[in-house]
Amino acid sequence: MSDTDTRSKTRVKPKVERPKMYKVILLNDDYTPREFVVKVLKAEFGMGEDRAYAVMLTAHRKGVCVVAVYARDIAETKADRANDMARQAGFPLRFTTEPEE
Ligand code: NFA
Repeated sequence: MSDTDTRSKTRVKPKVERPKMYKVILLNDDYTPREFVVKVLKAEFGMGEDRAYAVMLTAHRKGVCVVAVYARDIAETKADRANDMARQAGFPLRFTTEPEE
């Protein structure tokens, strides 16, 4: 008599979830000086002058610009720190975060 076949007949597919990524978004306003926006982008998001200026100009022209994409806690910390810089300088400059897709 043969032994019972106990092998699984359904494939076990490992479900690996990627953590959701979050966009940091720069919002335009009418009061914050261009140079200050560039300064914050360089200080908090590690951008060089040219990249920071281009991101600032896109937000200025279109109303918003995606600054970068990070894991949730990093995105929120960077947006908070950038918003703190603006508040301390007395400008209405705002960064927000939102999940990708
Ligand atoms: N719109 C601002 C100005 O004309 C510059 C700015 C750009 C502010 C991007 C905020 C974000 N001084």
